[in-house]
Amino acid sequence: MINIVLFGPPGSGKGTQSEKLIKKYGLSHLSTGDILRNEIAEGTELGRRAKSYMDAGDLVPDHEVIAMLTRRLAGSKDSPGFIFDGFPRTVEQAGALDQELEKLGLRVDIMVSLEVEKEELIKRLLLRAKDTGRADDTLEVIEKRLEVYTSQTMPLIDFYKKMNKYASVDGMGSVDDIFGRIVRVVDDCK
Ligand code: B4P
Repeated sequence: MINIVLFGPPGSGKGTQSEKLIKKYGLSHLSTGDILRNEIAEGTELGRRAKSYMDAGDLVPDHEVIAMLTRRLAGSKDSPGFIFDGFPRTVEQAGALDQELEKLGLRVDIMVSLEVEKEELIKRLLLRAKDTGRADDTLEVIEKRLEVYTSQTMPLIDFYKKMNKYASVDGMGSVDDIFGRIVRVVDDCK
């Protein structure tokens, strides 16, 4: 059993690397971005409330995301471990994650932080915009998401450093090379 927080700015490869980690370790994937986009696609109340925040590049309020994550965790009790992709994004979310995991007798084992240069992040997301047409992949919204990452999400690095769970990984280069770096870090902590 291993529980991994996959961390990094928008476009750092969290979703991309999660897919490969799931295949290798058989973990359950909890991507708050994917769950929220599904809620929007299905036209749920939560989706309607989340859409304006996501379209503007803001974070969806903590209480909404924490409640959503808690429901998913409770429904996957028998999982061999989790990849938390895009969650937590605030210190409040990180505290809530610890509390919820503790109720299940679990904990975060490692926080893998993907480090990517800003120009590369913007390049990747603008390329994705062409492929998928995601509403939040416009230059203006990308810049906003990067600001939000710096002000609200980066403080989590200290949160996990204090618990000796922080591992920095170079997120520049090919998807496979980056995956190899992540696997080394994960295997070391098992
Ligand atoms: P997310 O869905 O988490 O989106 P993201 O940060 O853009 O990262 P993603 O995982 O999709 O992209 P990746 O880097 O893999 O969040 C979207 C929004 O949802 C947030 O802005 C917020 O509003 C809301 N939200 C989500 N979670 C929340 C929370 N916990 N609290 C509050 N709000 C929340 O990939 C990007 C692109 O790069 C892809 O096209 C990929 O193919 C490419 N790529 C990846 N690796 C590459 C490489 N090595 N080389 C070249 N290209 C690469």
